[in-house]
Amino acid sequence: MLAVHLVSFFFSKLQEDPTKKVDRFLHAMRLHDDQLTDISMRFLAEIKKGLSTESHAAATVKMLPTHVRSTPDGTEKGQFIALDLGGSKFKVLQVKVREDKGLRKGGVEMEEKIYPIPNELQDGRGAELFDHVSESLKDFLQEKNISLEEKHPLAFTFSFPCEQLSLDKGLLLRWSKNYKARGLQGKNVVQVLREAIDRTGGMDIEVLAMVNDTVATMMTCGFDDKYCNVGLIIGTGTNACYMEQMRHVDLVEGDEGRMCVNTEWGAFGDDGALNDFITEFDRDVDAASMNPGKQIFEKMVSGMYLGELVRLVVLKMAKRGLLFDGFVSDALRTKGKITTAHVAAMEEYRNGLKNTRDILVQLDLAPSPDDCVAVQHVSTIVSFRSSNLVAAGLAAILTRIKQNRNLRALRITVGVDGTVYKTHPQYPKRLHKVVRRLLPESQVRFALSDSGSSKGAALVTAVAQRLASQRRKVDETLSLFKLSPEHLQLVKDSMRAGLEAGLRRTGPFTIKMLPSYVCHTPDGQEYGKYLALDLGGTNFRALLVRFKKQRTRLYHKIYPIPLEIMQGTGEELFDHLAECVCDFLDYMGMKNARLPTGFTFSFPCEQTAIDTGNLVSWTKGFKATDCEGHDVVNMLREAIKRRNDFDLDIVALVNDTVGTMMSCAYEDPKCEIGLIAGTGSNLCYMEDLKNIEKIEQKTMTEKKKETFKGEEDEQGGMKAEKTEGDAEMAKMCINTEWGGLGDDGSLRDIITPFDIEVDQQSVNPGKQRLEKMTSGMYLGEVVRQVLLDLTRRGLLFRGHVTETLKTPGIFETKYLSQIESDNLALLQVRCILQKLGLDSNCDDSIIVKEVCGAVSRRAAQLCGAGLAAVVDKIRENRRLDHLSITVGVDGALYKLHPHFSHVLQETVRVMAPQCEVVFLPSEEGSGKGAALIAAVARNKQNM
Ligand code: 0WK
Ligand code: 0WK
Ligand code: BGC
Ligand code: BGC
Repeated sequence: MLAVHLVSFFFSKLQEDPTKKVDRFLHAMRLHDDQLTDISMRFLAEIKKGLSTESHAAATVKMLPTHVRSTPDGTEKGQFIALDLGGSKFKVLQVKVREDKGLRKGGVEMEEKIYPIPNELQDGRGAELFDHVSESLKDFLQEKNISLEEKHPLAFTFSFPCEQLSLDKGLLLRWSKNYKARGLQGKNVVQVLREAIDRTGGMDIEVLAMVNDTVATMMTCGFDDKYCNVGLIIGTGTNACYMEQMRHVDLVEGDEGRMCVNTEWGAFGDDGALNDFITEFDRDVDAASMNPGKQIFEKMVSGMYLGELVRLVVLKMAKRGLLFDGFVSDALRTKGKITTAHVAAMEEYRNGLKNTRDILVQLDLAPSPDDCVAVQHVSTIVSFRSSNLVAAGLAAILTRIKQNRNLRALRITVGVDGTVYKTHPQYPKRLHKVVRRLLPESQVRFALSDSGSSKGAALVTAVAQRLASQRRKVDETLSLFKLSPEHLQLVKDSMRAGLEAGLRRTGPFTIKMLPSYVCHTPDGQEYGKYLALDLGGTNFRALLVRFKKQRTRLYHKIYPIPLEIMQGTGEELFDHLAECVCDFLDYMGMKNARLPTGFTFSFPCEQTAIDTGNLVSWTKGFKATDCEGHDVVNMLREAIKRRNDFDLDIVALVNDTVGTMMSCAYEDPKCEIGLIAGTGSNLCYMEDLKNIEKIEQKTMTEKKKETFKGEEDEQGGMKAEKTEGDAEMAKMCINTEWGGLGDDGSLRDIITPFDIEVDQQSVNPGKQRLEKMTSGMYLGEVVRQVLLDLTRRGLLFRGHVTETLKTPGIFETKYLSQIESDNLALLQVRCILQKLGLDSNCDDSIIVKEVCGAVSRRAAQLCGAGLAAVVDKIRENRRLDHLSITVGVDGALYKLHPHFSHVLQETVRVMAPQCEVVFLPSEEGSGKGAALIAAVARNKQNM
């Protein structure tokens, strides 16, 4: 019985599938998924290490920024010369991108010639290598009859690790593959090439860009597939690149947009990270290589080494008698005798075994059929491991992109090139399969770069040219919004002159300087319940304000003002206001209270007393009829009378700047200026009465005693002792209506064509020029006009002028605040643009953000220059060398925009150095201010 068992065991042994012994012999090379996942996670950690400044220096996977910030967007065109050095073949090419009509839309035409790179040049003097490159270039131009006189932009694919400082400047970190030319490490290879071209002479070449072959491959495939954001080379060497978020690329300034990063993953494992996967054969290949200890991952994966790995495995198995009955030929002992092309041939579907036999015979071996099966299987395991390792690396990169985009599943294309991937029959399928197994939820497509990387290199140069010219043209446009110190001084001086002219009222004046009849800031004695109505900003607000012992209780309700009411009849507008007031009094249960009311009406009103004022002209998109020139307090009273279901005692008409000043003065007595940077833009301040011509004539004569006398008593006669002479110190708050500055053309030096467009499309062309450059109602429109212009010139949104972009008011000012907020990634900017129906790419979003920044910065600077003029006037009014004063501020632009307030404050600090200006944002808006003024006015009435 035992005998029978022994026979069958040996028989089975005898019959064993020869691949089994190979599987055992190479079990360390057969990686299963959780090992691959583990490698993938290790590589992901390496990615993070390479990207961050802290750990970059020590990182093995260098994650080199390429300064390629976008993938092709279809607008690239031009003729380029391209050099492709570093792969198995050195090529010189001419690349025509969309040049000639008749070419298939988006077509690229290429002519190429391959030039040998003799080994002695690969490991000779660097300068000689580049002389050979440059001479080959000249030969190509001559052979293709390409003019030597004409300037040719050149794209240089250089497939070695380079630290790129810009698209056309890259320092060679180290050689790899079979190159080790001397004297180039640390050198800027673009400069080395330029010098070689100069040495060769007789041609006019402009080297515009140098790219790694992975980057060029990604661009090549990105030309036809916008999902292509990864470039992969599995050739002589191996490497990958992908589009990373700029905010993660610490080595390059800026957080906006994306940049392609050349991982140089060939070096993965150089710090021992893969030691538990390194086999003795890998160590032997490394030890015999020209760069031991370097490019560990590459030596397990790429075409330069696969053949050698197979040879070393077969050699060892033969030595162990596992193959060829232990016979070892010299050829088999010879390095490089089995090439990666042999490995690929061995794995061919049909002829694999035959090829294996032929190859082994060429190595002076007499392989048995089982030997051939076994050796073929060695090739399979070695190349399988290669595709598995690439899959693990790729899975890490794709996971990274998924994380960057906060996606659960990714749809992406990987552009691939390289002889191993292209010529090895099974390689692509194996790679795709494992990647999809490691990332089951994602949709990963592989696009083979059919024409080498030079198309991509030319595209990078075309993109570089386009971005450079786009950048230049965008900068030119944005420079129109840059205000030089001279410009700001001009605005300050124009504002000062405008204030003076408005006060004098002799001759033309654009700044109306409207007396408010508010002569005192609050003194804290105010008490009682008041209604405040607030019209003029984005909404209408009704407020109930109660003052009690320096404490204020405030209840309010906001009512939107429909456009048709803003632009209907005056009667409809005031009926709408009266209806809102009625609703509010109902809501507060005070319908029968006939409350003393302060009416904040944020439009220019010529007031003749604290409680009467004629509307001079509408602003901010309002244009209700039959209002201009009419007393707005009366119109409100009429509307209330028409309802006849409640009544108010309107005792004060207040501009929102005055209300804001009063509100803030209640907190800080030094507050003598009110500034609104909101839908509209305006400022008021306490001017010396003697400087207010209008009042001077009218009041001093008729009302002098009446106006001032009353008040002093109320405050316990404190001011009684002031004599006539003291009128000097008397002040009144002037509502400057500074929005009108420039209506006389005084700002023509800073007004841009975009401002002119906004003004002409506004409901009040020619009016409120300063407001139209500084306030929320218009900034969005100015931005839209700039975006429209840039898009029409093909510098934005790929030149697609959408209906949205042509729609007035579509770009609300709130978007400026959102888009400019520092912690808003560009992705979110794109979401905002998406919501606006504007399909943008990263570059577009960067430009949109810059346009918003330029427009809002100018607005803040203009307000700053204007305010500097006002505080300096007050300082001079009081003949002070130094003035410290507080400005009460309100308005969505000042309060919500991320940078507006800082730029405004900084501008005032620089332009009014003798003034210390404190900015006090108003908490409860101007409603409280209106109630305070009503309190003062009513107390006066009761006197
Ligand atoms: C073809 C590309 C070239 C790249 C090469 C890599 O045009 O830029 O370096 O593929 O593959 P290899 O020639 O090393 O197999
Ligand atoms: C809130 C004030 C109101 C003023 C508004 C201006 O209470 O009087 O008109 O600020 O800011 P906007 O709403 O225009 O941004
Ligand atoms: C180089 C890479 C290159 C890769 C593929 C590697 O040896 O370091 O820069 O992309 O080979 O050609
Ligand atoms: C009005 C001013 C108002 C400012 C801020 C301007 O359009 O003319 O009266 O103060 O907007 O609301």
